[in-house]
Amino acid sequence: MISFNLRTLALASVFAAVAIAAEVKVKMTFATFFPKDITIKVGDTVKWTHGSFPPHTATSDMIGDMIEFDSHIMLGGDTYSHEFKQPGVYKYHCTLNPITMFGSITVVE
Ligand SMILES: [Cu+2]
Repeated sequence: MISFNLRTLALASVFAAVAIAAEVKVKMTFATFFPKDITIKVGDTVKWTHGSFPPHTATSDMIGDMIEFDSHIMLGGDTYSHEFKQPGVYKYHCTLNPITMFGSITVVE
């Protein structure tokens, strides 16, 4: 984690003197992501925290034949983090509850 943060800061200082990467938290509740839709900046990390039950995943929708991230199954107390390096809108869902449990990460410059 320390080396990751130092690398992020080093890159940020090269490309934008005032940019500091942030960690943005999203909670997994009983049946939702909260907040459901968030906006972050390039280089920020989203950290999902699973509060209790049932099992969930945070899995990005397909972009072509690729996915940006996949937490795999998380249980209460688990966390999962992903750094977003490219701007765009990343829709995602829980593979166990895909119809009702979804959200989006909008990444801006
Ligand atoms: Cu779920």
